[in-house]
Amino acid sequence: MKKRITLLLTVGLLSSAVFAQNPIIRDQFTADPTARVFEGKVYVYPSHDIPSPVEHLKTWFCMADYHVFSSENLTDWTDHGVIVSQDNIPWVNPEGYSLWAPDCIERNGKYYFYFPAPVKDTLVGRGMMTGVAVADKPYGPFVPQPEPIKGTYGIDPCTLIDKDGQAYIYWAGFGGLLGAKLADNMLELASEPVIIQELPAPDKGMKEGPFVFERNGKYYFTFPWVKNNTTELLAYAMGDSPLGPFEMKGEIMDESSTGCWTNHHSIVEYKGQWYLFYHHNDLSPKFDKNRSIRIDSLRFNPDGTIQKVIPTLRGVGITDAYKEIQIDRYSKISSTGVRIDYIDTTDTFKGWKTILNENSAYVQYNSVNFGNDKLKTVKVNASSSTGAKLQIHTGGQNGTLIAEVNIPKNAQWSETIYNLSNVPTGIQDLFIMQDGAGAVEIDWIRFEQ
Ligand code: FUB
Repeated sequence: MKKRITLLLTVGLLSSAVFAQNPIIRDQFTADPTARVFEGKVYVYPSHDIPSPVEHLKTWFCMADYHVFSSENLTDWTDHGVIVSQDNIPWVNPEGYSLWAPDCIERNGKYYFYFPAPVKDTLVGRGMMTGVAVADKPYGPFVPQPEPIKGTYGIDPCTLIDKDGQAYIYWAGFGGLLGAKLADNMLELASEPVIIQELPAPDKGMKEGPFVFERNGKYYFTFPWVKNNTTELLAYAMGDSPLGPFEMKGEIMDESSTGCWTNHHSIVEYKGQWYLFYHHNDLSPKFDKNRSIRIDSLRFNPDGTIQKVIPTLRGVGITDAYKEIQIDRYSKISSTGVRIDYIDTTDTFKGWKTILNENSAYVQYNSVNFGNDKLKTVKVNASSSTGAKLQIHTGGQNGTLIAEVNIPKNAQWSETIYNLSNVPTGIQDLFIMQDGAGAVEIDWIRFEQ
């Protein structure tokens, strides 16, 4: 029975939609996201953190399988289900629970999924090697190769196919971050691995998770780095060829402000915009080995260097006005009188709420699509122990007032509908402000016809 379930999952029959800003997946933990553009969509291949069923990993990373997610608008994500599981990889310890950061690349119509895993009869550490699973579609079914790639002891594989067709693989191994050529069959190394020399030395802090990409003839060697003996920041070097030499350039993202020890990322261009995919422990504030993936926009300077990315909750993508708008994933908030909290601290997967408790406290949520003038009411799911008034504007703080909302005194969540005094069109930045005294908790707002 177990085998049959695995088969169904690997052929991608189980797809479900999940909707979110940051973090982008809200029904399971996800980490180490590698994003790739295949068939006109973004596919994200993350690790799949789970609370450990085995005693020795209760306070460590624990993963038994991989899912893949896809999206055309970076807002609505489809979960294609399990693509590879520790139960169906011939060389992997089926009790290892250590399927760490993966990557996937397309070559000649085949999709090659690279993943680090513990070789049978070992756990983590020296026993991790890189395996490959091959598919005809980005979402599988993936067939794992019988053996790992020889010479790839370590973790966090990442791949690059250069403009001349030569493929490369990079990983974190003994002595530092390594790179090597891949053979044309994508299943074995075609050169001796080399340690990328120009990066900070091992005694200057741990490095892992290399992600290499090319833009305008420059090669970017990016990696998480424990630079300041705290948590991982994201750093990068640049060079003129895939294996270097590289020159250290700086940092892409600072250390976590809340102490999530790892970060792990990928960088991808989609429809003319570059994005940073990374992770944080949004859904598991007390245990940073259960992580959740995020996206923010990334920009380059004219000389090709990368502008630092400030993590946001709003993330990227356009939110349809007729869907539940989770304003707790804000673009901007007032400096006082606003707080974001879990709806239920015992079940973080229920998400967050926005608490306003001061006159003029506000939340701004950017890029909401109203379409063309059909949405004439707003529904607010809120609770208030005092009763409270809200003003809703489009166009930000000094924009157009579109609704004045009287939230009734009601300690329970309740949905109330209000007419709009101005009917917005197109893409607007929403501004929601408390008007007067009292306190109100808002789960979501939605515009309706
Ligand atoms: O997910 C397990 C490990 O944590 C990854 O392989 C590292 O890059 C770090 O994110």
